[in-house]
Amino acid sequence: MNKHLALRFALRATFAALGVAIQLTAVAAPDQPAGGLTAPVFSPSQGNQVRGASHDPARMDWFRQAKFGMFIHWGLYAVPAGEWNGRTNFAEWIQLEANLPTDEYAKFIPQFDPEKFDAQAWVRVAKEAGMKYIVFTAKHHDGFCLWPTQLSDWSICRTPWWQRTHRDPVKELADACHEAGLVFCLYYSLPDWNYPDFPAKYSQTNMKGNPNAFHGSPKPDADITKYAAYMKGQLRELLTHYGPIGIIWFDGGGSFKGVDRSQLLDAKGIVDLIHGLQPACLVNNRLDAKLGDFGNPEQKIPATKQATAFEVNMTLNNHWGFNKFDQHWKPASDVIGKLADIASKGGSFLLDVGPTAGGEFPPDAVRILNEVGKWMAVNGEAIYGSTASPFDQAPAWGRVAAKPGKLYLHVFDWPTDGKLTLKCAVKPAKSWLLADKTECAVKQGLGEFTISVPAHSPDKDDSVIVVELAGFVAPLHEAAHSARVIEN
Ligand code: H79
Repeated sequence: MNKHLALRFALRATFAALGVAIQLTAVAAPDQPAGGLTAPVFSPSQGNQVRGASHDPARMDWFRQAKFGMFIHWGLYAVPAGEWNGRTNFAEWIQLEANLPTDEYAKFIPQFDPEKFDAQAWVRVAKEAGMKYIVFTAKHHDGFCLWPTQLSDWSICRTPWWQRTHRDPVKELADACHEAGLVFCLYYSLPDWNYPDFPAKYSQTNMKGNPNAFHGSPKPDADITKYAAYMKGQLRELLTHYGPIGIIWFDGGGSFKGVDRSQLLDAKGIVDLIHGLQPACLVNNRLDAKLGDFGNPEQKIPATKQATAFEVNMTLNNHWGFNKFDQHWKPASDVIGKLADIASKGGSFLLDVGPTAGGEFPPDAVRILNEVGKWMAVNGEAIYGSTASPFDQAPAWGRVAAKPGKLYLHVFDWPTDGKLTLKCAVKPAKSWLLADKTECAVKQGLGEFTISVPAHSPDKDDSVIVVELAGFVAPLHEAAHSARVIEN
């Protein structure tokens, strides 16, 4: 694992922090390297950096191993913490949902003062939970940039925190991830509610009951080609200044209902730019399904196993960004069950935390993730690098995941009669409890085998039994190597 994750990175560019205020409108983003900065190089791909060429063929390796990542939604929206005009169910969509003009929304900027922000502490929580990567919202739909971009002043540079400390959260998180051996990834919204050249008509076409297209500063002659150039310029910054980026995670395709966003935004040009700078960087499928490396079912787990690579993204309570009222936390048992369920279907799990404007993870999130981490410390082998169950149907007692020569039986409901049956014609060579290596006797039946297990389960949520099958080869993620389209 750590071999893959160990940073395959030769050169690290340094970021010249900028204190210069730039007009929000003055933003024709040249698709050119920033002066004096050296593009990062991934060692396995050094011979394959031709722009537009098929990029690093081993690029999915770390992702297939990792299986469990942390999503972080952090931005100005953390300031109202979910509350506006007596309503308490907002989060990162508050500007649009409460219909706040840019100058109204900008009033949150002075209150974004995360004195408690500690990138290493955040990364520690992720790592101790058993997560292997972090996807951080560099820019959500509100367009507010969490790094000191040179291409807009709608950014962290306006906050008192930046003005006092010149701290760049993207840089600090990137460095903390890289030090800890986690892969650092960036979320970048396709729509931008405040960029003048983002056409208002694409900012909320999916909002029912609000017929006036919302935009922070609507501009009738907004030119989306200028916005697409801005996107490229920002992606160049993000892929040049922060070391290796594991994934560029695009989002918000739903805003472009009924139009070809791929064509409008020059998706091919964007993906070529990404791979030209970092050939091993993955791209999710929300910019363009045909160009993406994996699908992103949101807030739901596919009903059956998938032949193509996918990553389920989900909230830990009911909001992505911080909402101080939301106490609907998923218990650790639920998170563990979902991890096993997703693994049995061949996917990965990206689980969200929404930090406060003060810079802290909600204590409940930390508590739950710590519990999940205890389970992962014992049972991680059954998740990391696993592939989908070879069986079409999940057994009544739990889930099955696979690795070459092995099955991992995730037992949610421990048998009261000490016998666990699996419909499988191949007789196992050996079987044991993952938790303490206790060997289990196996009896072959007709088209099935039965494992004798101890009376008490090693884990109340999910006890793993390893089954060794001589000659059994687990099915691979074909999709990871070839085309890779699954819709959201
Ligand atoms: O970043 C998170 C969401 O903000 C974003 N994707 C995840 C990862 C997302 N973008 N679009 N959508 C989700 C679908 C739109 C859902 C909506 Fe709503 C329903 C918008 C308004 C009503 C969700 C619920 C957001 C506000 C209320």
